[in-house]
Amino acid sequence: MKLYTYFRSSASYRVRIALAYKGLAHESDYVNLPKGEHREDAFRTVNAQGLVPALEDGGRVFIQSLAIIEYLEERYPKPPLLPPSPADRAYVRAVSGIIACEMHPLNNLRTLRHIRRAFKLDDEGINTWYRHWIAEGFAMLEGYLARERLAGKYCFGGMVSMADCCLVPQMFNAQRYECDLTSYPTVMRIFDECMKLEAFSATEPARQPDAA
Ligand SMILES: N[C@@H](CCC(=O)N[C@@H](CS)C(=O)NCC(=O)O)C(=O)O
Repeated sequence: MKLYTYFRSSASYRVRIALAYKGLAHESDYVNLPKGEHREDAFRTVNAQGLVPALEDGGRVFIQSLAIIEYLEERYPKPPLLPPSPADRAYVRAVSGIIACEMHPLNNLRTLRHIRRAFKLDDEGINTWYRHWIAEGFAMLEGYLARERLAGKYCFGGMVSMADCCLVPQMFNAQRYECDLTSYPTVMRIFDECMKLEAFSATEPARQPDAA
């Protein structure tokens, strides 16, 4: 297996966690986003979308982090990252979706570059935008976790799930942009619990070879 990844990419980090949690050996191909390597032809032949992550396995290339994690789950089911019951799986997918579909796209590199150019924003303007969507997203998430009452040590009770693979990288993004996180105690507590696990800590951005 080969993972196309960038150390700061939170979507890549989701997949790094899933691979590590499932104990799946793989090689890494580092795609430098600030240098624009994801837009070059060499990478577009791997992922025509020009985004990381992408995962090669069995002669096929898989894109979109949640689809990749679901693929890994079906192909390599043990240990699981989705609970057994359909209702609980829907909950885990919903938590994952709040992060991957509602929060992440608004603060993605190309989004930030576009609004900086189109609306002539400076760093302060970008930070205000970024922190707004982190605050809104984490407030939604905190509210959903409180309403469903399914969270325990992790997003779904005592079981590590795809939802945790999404929550932790998003928290790294939020910390990088110095967001105020005091209003999200459950999200913060789950983050702290996850970071005690090797699958989350060994795959964190600063510990990746391309972070050097
Ligand atoms: N929905 C996609 C998002 C992929 C994505 O946007 N990746 C980012 C890094 S986290 C990227 O490649 N950004 C490059 C850019 O925005 O130009 C997924 O979950 O894989």
